[in-house]
Amino acid sequence: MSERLSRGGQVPPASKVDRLRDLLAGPSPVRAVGAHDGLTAKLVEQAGFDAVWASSFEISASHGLPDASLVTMTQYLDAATAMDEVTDIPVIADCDTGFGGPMNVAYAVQRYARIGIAAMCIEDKLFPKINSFADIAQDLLPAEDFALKIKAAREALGDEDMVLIARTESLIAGHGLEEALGRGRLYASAGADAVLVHSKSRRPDEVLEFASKWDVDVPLVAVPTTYGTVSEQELHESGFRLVIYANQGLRAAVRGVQEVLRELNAAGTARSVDERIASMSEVFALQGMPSGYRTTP
Ligand code: SPV
Ligand code: MG
Repeated sequence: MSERLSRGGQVPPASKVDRLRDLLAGPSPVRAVGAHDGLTAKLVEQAGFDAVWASSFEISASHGLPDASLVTMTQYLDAATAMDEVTDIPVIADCDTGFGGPMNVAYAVQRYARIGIAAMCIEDKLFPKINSFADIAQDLLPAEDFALKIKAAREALGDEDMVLIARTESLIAGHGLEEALGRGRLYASAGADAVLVHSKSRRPDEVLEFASKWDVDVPLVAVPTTYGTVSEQELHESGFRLVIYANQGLRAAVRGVQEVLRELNAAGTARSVDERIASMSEVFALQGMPSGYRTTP
């Protein structure tokens, strides 16, 4: 009998964290896409992806701010809540360095778990962190100190379930493959459910080599932003179970809005851009406006 079978014989729907765990254990690559609010999370879901990546880069950019630990934990939590409430797919919260030390991580993970966020990802850079692609030297926290954050998160969760993703920035910081592997192994032994190895290489070689040497039964996560020629299938065959397209939606929106506003500015009529923008009706549908109230513009 299914573990989830309730007394009345009804199977309650699986929680989002259960679904994410099932997906990670399944036969296909799990595909997440970056978002920063309810609307963009809905677009990710509508496009057929498996999960939403509540990206620190996107959320910071949506505030008009750099991705540099300026946005607070509660702002990130509010954004993740908005995404979670209007979608049925799991939300993976990008929580930077965990907002401070182990106590901050423990507090954050409980707040995120309380609203049902399926997964949290924290990275081993020093707080305050700066986006991995910023043209600046990156400093890492000592590996043992970061492992304490993972342990603190796991302990703080207690019986509550959440997928904990530990992200190593060793390759980003230029420390090489052995350091990245050592950190990944340590974080897995500290209680991480998955290890994200980030890279800013233009080629996938270093993450593929990492995967070929990965000897721990903990799934790997890739963010193919700069090494975008690799296919998700190739990543999957090399051992990556979760592929995150971290920011393509936001970058598409920036380009699209810029182009339309440029045209509007030049033409001086609203009509000039009508063919290139979503109708009000389409947006009403995304908002969940009852169909009787929808209009045609
Ligand atoms: C994000 O989307 O915020 C990420 C991925 O952390 S990256 O921008 O590549 O650091
Ligand atoms: Mg981030």
